[in-house]
Amino acid sequence: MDDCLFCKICAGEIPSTVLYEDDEILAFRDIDPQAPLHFLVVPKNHVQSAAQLTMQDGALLGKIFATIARLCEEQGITNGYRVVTNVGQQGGQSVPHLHFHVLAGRQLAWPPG
Ligand code: DGP
Repeated sequence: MDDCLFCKICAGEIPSTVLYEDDEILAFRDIDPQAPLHFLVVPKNHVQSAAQLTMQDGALLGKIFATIARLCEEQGITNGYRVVTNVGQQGGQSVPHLHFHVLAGRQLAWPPG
């Protein structure tokens, strides 16, 4: 999508610190980290949010979660992590391109704010 920030990051038009990339997904560090490790995983194809996912996205989601587990292991995370996807305005979504936050490296509180 032309004016989508994360589409531009996926296309390399806006720089990011990439942790993993393949033809379908990109993992990159969040610009405003909320934990010692905070990265985002996005599908390269534009999907607005998790509310738009369908049964056909099952394999993509499996890849995303397997990649998250592998990246956390590579980053030395042995004590757990959190995966969050915000949906819509009240869900706290500020960038309308599906992304999974991965937070780790400190004790995370529950419930979130
Ligand atoms: P959300 O509020 O759930 O839509 O999360 C959007 C996240 O995207 C937020 O944690 C900050 C991050 N972010 C926004 N702009 C940029 C950017 O230009 N580069 C990177 N790496 N992250 C960004």
